[in-house]
This record gives sequence, structure tokens and C-alpha cells, in this order.
Amino acid sequence: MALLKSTKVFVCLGNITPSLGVMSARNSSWWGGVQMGPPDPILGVTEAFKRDTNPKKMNLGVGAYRDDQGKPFVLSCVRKAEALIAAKQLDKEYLAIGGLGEFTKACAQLALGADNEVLKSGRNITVQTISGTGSLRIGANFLSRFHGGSRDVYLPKPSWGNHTPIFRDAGMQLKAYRYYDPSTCGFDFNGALEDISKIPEQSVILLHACAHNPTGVDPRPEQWKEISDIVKKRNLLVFFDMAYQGFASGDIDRDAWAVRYFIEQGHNIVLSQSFAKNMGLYGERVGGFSVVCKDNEEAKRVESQLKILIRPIYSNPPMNGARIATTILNTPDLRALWLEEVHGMANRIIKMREQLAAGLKKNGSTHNWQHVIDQIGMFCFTGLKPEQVERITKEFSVYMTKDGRISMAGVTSGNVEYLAEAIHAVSK
Ligand code: PLA
Repeated sequence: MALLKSTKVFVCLGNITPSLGVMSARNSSWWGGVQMGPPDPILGVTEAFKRDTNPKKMNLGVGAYRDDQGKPFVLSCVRKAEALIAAKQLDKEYLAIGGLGEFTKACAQLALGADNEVLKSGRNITVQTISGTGSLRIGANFLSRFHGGSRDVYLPKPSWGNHTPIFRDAGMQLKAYRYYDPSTCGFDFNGALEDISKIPEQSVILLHACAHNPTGVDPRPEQWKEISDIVKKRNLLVFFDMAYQGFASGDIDRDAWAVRYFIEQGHNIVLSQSFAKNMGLYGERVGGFSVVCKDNEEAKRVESQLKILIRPIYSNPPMNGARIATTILNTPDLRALWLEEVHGMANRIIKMREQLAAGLKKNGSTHNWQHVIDQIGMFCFTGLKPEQVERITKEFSVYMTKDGRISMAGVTSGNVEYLAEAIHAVSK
């Protein structure tokens, strides 16, 4: 009945205004040439998961932390910060184009360390961005517009799936350097050094600061040192993506080591930060983009152009998440609680890695699963082949990206045994 009614209205409207061309506009099409696109390789997995009715289903696609009951986790420090903010009855005026000043200051301090010379001499500019993705895109746009050297950006092979469209849509040319060695499920250090040593001077190189996505494989400090040397020799512009500070080791300073080391070595890096994972602020979209400059005067000029870039895209960033992050970073007891909670999340993931590897062994798997334990951060690059991924999804309702990456943050003590059984069944 309702349907009939609305059809009537529809027809009626069409008939009332034929002279305005409504009928002909309806019959023709503006978008006939638009082809159906594929689902997103990561977020599309969640869509498929939601359609599945199997009560045992597991979503190990997107990297979103779950507690040991498999529930989305809001950190206590976030809840407390929200209460403090609510009590202040703050206004909702627009933020500045570059975001909340207190936030950008605290954000840069978190990455670089509060006593970093760069901050003391004011030779960085940090703007608030729409989480890590927005930061990467503002950075990519900035490079595309102002990096005189080259439009080439070298990504590790493999890299986070969204890096390619972010840089491509900003007009950069995508290139790659070797990073992962499937035969060892580890870092291809020699391959990386060899490839980086051949990158044309003044190109851009993207480095994952810690907890490399999707492989979970990070260089060791002594390897970072050699990478820094080669990058310097090749005169490359370093773009650090730090989306997981705290998630690799549970220690925010330790996870920022590579970024700080590169700066110490004189690299004037650009840096993307996200608070999605380490504060669990996924949907609040809190992030920062920093450019380390030669001096304060250069930083001022860069700032002016970042503002000119941002203004026609989203004018200025949203304030709520930035207020939450700032309150946590700048309130000593909340900051201490946050550090504890980050540690707790990282530790739970490490425990799940151990239990998964043990479960695989218990099921009689003869493969070497040491990499499940050794890999770092949110993800495990299982080594499952696309056809095995297809089977595990079809037969066990275990959802993951096609490359065999699983989000360890979605594994719990309640489902780790089921996961081990499922992986063993498709890989034996
Ligand atoms: N950089 C890397 C390396 C990432 O893995 C992600 C998120 C981001 C940046 C951006 O995150 P943000 O915009 O939410 O701050 N990667 C997720 C989510 C966790 C995603 O794909 O959007 C992933 O599952 O890979």
C-alpha cells in the first residue's frame, strides 16, 4: 500500500511539471558512463562480514581494536576526557584552518619528543588533519604542488592499500621498493637497501614509522640506521606514516624511535600521525600533518601554503576528537592512564599472537608459524594464498583481506582456537 501511494506521488509529480522537462530528464541519464567499481579492499571486507549470519563469524579485515570479548573498545582515558570537556560547556565555533593550536603542539611533541630541537627552534609546522588518511592526503597534495624535486613517491612493497590511491589522486607517480620477503615472512633488508640505493635523487620515499601495515615487519634500529644513511646519500625526501605509535611495542617513545632518529640525522621529514588506533578515536578522525623545515621562517611559509591547500577542501577540521586527544595528552593523570591502556592493548595483541601460534601447533600444523609471534603491531601477514583466504571465508566465515592479512586486534581468547582450526584446515 505504502509503495503504491509513493508511486502515485511520483507519477503525479512527473505529470504536473512536464513543461519543466522533468520527464525527459528522468528518462535520460547523466551517469550512463559510470561503471560499477569494486568494493574497497579493506572496508569492503566489513561490508561482506555484516551480511554473514554465521554466529562464529570473525572480522579480521579492518584494523580496529576489540577487547577480549570482541567488543569495540573505548579507552577509559577517552571517557574521562569527554566528561571533563562536557563539564566545561565549551563553544562550537569554527577551529582555525590548521586546527586546534593546543592539539597540534601536543601532537608534534608526542611524535618528536617534547625536548626535540626542532620544536624548540620552531622549525616545524603541524596542522590538525582528518585522521591519518586526511594527513597523508594533505601531505600528498602539498608535495604534488610544491616539491620541486620529483613527483615520484616510492612505497614499500607491499604497503597499506590506501597509500596508492591517496598519492595517485594527488597527482604523484607511484613507485616501489622491496620490503617484504615471503620466503622468510620477514624484512627484505638487502632488497630494500639495494632498491633504495637506486632511487633517483630528490624522489619521495614513504616509510612506515612502526608496526608496518600489512606485514607487521619493522626494521631493527641498526637497520634503520643504514636506511637513513642511504636515504641521505640519495637525497630523498622522507614521508613517515605513523598510524600506530604505541601499538608496536606498547611504548610511545620506543615506537617513535625511527622518526626521531631520522630527524637527529638531519632529515627534514614530513610526517603523518593518526590517533585512530592508539587512542581508539577511529570515527572522531583525529590526526596531524607535520613538515620539518630548515628554520622558522621556512616553516611560516609552508604553513601559509598548507592553509591555502586545506581551506578549499574542508575549510577547517572538526574539533571534538582534537579536544579529547589534547585533554588526554595535557592532563598528567589522563596521560598516564592512556599510556597504561596503550600498553594493555599492545599486550593483549601479543598474547593473541602466542595463542594463535600455539593453537596452530596443537591442531597439528607442520608449517613454521614463528612469524605470527615475531610480527609487530596490529596485523599478522599470515602467508595464506588468495585461494586459501577465499576458502577460510566461505567455509569458516573468517573475514580478512585478500593478501592474507589478519587484524590480530580482532582475535580474542574466545575465538582464537576457532581461528587456529580454520587456518590449519585451509593451509594443511
Ligand atoms: N596509515 C596506515 C599505515 C594505516 O594502516 C591506516 C589505517 C591509516 C594510515 C589511516 O588511518 P586513519 O585515517 O583511520 O587515521 N589502516 C586501517 C584502516 C586500520 C583503513 O584501512 O582505513 C587498516 O585496516 O588498514
